[in-house]
Amino acid sequence: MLTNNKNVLNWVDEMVSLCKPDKIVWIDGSEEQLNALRKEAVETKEMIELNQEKLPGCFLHRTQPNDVARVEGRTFICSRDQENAGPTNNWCDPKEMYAKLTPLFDGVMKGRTMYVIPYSMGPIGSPLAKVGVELTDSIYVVLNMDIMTRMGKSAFENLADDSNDFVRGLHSKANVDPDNRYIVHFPEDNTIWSINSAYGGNVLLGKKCFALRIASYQGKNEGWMAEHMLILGIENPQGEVKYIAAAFPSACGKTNLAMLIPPEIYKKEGYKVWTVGDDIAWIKPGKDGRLYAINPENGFFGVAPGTSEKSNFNALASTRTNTIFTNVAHNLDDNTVWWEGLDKNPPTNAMDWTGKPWNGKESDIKGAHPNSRFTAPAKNCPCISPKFDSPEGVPLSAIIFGGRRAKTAPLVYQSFNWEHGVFVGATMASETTAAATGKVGVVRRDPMAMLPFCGYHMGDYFKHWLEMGKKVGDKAPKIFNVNWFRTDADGNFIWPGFGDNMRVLMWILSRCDEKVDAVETAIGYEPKPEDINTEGLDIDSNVIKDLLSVDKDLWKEEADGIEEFFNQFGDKLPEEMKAQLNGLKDRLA
Ligand code: OXD
Ligand code: MN
Repeated sequence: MLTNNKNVLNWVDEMVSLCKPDKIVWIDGSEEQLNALRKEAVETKEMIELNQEKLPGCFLHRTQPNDVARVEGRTFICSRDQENAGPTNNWCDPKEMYAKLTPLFDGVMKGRTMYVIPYSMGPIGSPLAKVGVELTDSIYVVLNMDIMTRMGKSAFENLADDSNDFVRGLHSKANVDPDNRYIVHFPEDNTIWSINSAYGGNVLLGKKCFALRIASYQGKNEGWMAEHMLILGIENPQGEVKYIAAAFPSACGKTNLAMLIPPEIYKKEGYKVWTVGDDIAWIKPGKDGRLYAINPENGFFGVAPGTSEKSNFNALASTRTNTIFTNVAHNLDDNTVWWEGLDKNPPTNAMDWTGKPWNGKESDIKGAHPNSRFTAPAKNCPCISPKFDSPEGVPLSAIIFGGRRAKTAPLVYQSFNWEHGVFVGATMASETTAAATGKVGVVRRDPMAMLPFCGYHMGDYFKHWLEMGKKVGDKAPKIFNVNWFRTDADGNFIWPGFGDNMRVLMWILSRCDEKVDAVETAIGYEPKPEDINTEGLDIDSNVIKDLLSVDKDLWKEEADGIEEFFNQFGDKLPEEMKAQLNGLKDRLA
């Protein structure tokens, strides 16, 4: 036992009586203990040890083919009052849900070991950090939590002996039965129960379950924010660093933006980009009244396919040591890994992600699952921010929202003010690509990219955003919207994206410093085309003009779509959001 905290000890006892494991192992986080677990996982074939010369400390894991992604349909927010879960979450009465899940957990760890994992979300000792304890019967979970969180005995340093402020996470892979798979949050009990999955997003309970769903609820009650945002810093040649947080729905390139490599024009002047986080930000007012952000995580749980030296050099570099790969292809020639988009040279003597023999040159099935992942330590990232472990976090100059829009949203625009910025975030949307649904161009609204991750009523969530803005007043970060995905008449992307997105970030920072004028439009402030630096790009100012155009007819449709979306929030939709919608309509008329 690694703590004297009675609340922890009593709860572990209770869960042990329920799950009835043969053995209980407290995870202290020592290399010795972790090495023994790695060895055991290799012996039982739960993991494959990869080529230790080419990929030191790296392992491969395969999940069941029925268990390869988050399952939103089986994810629940069990607040006592249904109203508090809101219309966008699955809800069940907590008593009913405990009654349903208790028999599933009863005796589920017979013949197995229960691992007790203490972990900290956020740097240990940070006033923004929080403690969790996850109980699991999966070594894979322990080893992933080691990468993704500050795990082990030291996590308890942040928890006073009489404190009850820790998140109780119970996980069992059970039989990985999809029909009895549940990812359940009890926000009022600080509790998460997850059963019958062994896939990352469902079982690494520190990530989406705690750091977004439970933490968003805690943040509302405690005056801070848990957001689905990357955090990056841009250092100018004078050595000053400005920080930006950005929210995008899944599959919009968050990890790429977080780790972008500046284009030559900025590099040669001495600009640098620093990654603080690629997925989650916890944000709180600091002593100077500005909003400060930490990345509560300690690693990257990134999508492997498409990650290459060209698309994201820094992410790939992060995966070369001490990384766990899940559901990628296994190159048997040199015992390494491969995925679609890594390079143009698929292995011919390989296993696909399901463990079947696979010849990448001849097969038309994919070697890696499209949602295959790497779990890589943040410290491996060549551009990890020197402030990564900073207990106070980093002050935010700007917040960016974005999505995938073929025509509607321009390359970038700035909100008129915080309240309008909340409206811009609340109405964020992406259009589906053919690969996702077979249907192109269906607009999916995903407020602040939090739709699957907000642990309470989204109407109240908008209200919380408005209140946070009032709290910080004129020290609030400026709010922007970006769209890297405008297409031409033939459906080709117009903007080059990737590292060149820095050109847009530079305009954003100039706006924050009030160094550049803007054009007022119906939807917000836009750059003058000449203020987007295109030096070294094969793009003329007409193309930029095009990228910045606002089609009023499309926006009228957009306003109707927003109204319909807002209707579901009923009385909980803040008056300010209604006023913003009316303001938009008036400006478009
Ligand atoms: C993720 C997601 O895995 O947002 O980060 O789906
Ligand atoms: Mn995410």
